[in-house]
Amino acid sequence: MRVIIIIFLLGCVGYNANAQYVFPGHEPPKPAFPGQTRASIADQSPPVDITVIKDGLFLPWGIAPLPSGSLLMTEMTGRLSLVKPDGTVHHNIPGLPAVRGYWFMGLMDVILHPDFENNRLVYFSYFAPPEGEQGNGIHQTTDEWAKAYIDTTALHDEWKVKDEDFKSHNPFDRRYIGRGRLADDEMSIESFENIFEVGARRMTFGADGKLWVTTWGTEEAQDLTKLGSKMLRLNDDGSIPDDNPFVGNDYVPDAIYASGFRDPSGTALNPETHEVWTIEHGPQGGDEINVMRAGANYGWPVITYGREYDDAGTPIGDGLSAKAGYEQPLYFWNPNIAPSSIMFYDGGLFPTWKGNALVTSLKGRQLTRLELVGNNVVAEERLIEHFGERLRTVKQGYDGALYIVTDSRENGQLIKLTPRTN
Ligand SMILES: [Ca+2]
Repeated sequence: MRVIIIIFLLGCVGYNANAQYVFPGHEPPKPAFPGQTRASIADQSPPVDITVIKDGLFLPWGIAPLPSGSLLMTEMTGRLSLVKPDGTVHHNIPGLPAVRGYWFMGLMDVILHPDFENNRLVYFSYFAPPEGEQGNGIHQTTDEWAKAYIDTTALHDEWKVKDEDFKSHNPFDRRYIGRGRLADDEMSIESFENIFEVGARRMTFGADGKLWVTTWGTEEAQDLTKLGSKMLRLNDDGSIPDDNPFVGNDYVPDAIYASGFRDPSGTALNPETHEVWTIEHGPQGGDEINVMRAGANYGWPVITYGREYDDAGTPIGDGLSAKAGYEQPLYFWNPNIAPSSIMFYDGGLFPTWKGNALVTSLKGRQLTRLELVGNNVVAEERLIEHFGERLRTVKQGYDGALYIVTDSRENGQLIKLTPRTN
């Protein structure tokens, strides 16, 4: 392992979270309430040590720290790895079904059941090949894994230009949430089963013990008959809770809890408020944090604070940022940070961060720390800018350290953040 010392940068290197922006000739939209965007700059955090636990990864995606101090890590192409507390990495942990990894899909999120210490259940979101077709296979070297991913992406490029009738009868993949038991020696997944069929992005268990799932499919955000771009709420076996908001409504699938997301790339349980939060990639100037309310519609593309990603900043739809019947975001970023995951810190290693939200970003390539009072963001700090890498996922280990994977095809990394010791 290599240790790299990074001093936090905000305030001293010219990034100004309050920089004005964006659309020539257009005023930025007014927030609905004070503090909904551009929170004050937080006091600078003490410096951290960054340890590179593993590099040379190919599109790492999910991290599930285990109570033992090990962690499970996914890569999009289909490889599941176990990382021991001493940094030893065991690739190709067996027991998962075939994965179809391509484009931005494949083997993605991995989370533990809240009663993991007793039942050892681990949940995965993944894309599988169609019935009778091959997945990306199991390979020895990272280059071979990468080749499988690139080959499958090329197959998808051929598939996606076929006509709609062909595609509807010959889907390129099947999308599932599955679960299995992590063996006592942590070296295999046992008794894997699919529990729900949906293209899932992120998952978290709520304070209610239910499995909360954000989904792919931006174009379905306002189509309540479809599961795309929704928050789903499931029992831990994939069945549907009786108290979901649309149970008994023949028009809306019972699994849906909330709708109207653009690109809901992260979700986490806020342990202080016991609510589930999401983050999403917005349009230009419109990345959002939302707090889940039963049956609520979060507005995309009817309301948004952002505009199209063009130089003119073309308005989206009627250019509305608020409308009766649509939820306001708790917070939005203008300019964007391209948020990719969210978590809440409750460890002991960084005592001043207790109760803060931490958000990784792709475009910003930073870790953003949000100080919260209830459901208000009161201050924001941009933390690491690590080698210019896009950051995919942050999770808190049982040791209180932060674990992050970087989004890269060339040299994806698993890094660990701890307080600076010297
Ligand atoms: Ca919204």
